[in-house]
Amino acid sequence: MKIEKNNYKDISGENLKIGIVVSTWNSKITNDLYFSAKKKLEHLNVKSKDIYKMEVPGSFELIYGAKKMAENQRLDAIIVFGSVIKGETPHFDFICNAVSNGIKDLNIKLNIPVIFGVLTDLNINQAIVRSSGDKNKGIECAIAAIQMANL
Ligand code: DLZ
Repeated sequence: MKIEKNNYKDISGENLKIGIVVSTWNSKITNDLYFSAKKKLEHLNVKSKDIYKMEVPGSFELIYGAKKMAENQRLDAIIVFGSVIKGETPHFDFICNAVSNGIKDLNIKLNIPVIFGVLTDLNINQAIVRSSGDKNKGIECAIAAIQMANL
């Protein structure tokens, strides 16, 4: 059986302002996520001037970056992009847990949605697959941001 993903229809980003926080750790991956999301947002009628980008050093800093963006800009949704790749130490688990919990907490605290675009992969090849082509998480996050901003 084919697993059905987000079956969205008829959504528009007209008049929305979207913030995107991008971690520069594994920047080849996170830039691909960012540019795919930007392209999809524009395709769904978000104006280029209404897409705000902020860079932070690593995925751990996405939480503070998103919080700052929410405080400083009038936005309808924020997307965070990071890429955590498993290494030889438990660092992977600490960062993944911290960032997913931190973003969850922001969703409870803030009045705008924060969309979770952090890839947590076992190796670089998995990260490449999920940041390009059909399985691109950047596109998925752009759609989710518009859906959530319009709730
Ligand atoms: C330290 C670290 C490590 C080991 N791995 C990653 C990673 O795979 N992906 C990522 O986005 N960030 C990593 N970092 C950096 C942390 O997220 C953070 O920037 C530093 O611990 C400084 O707070």
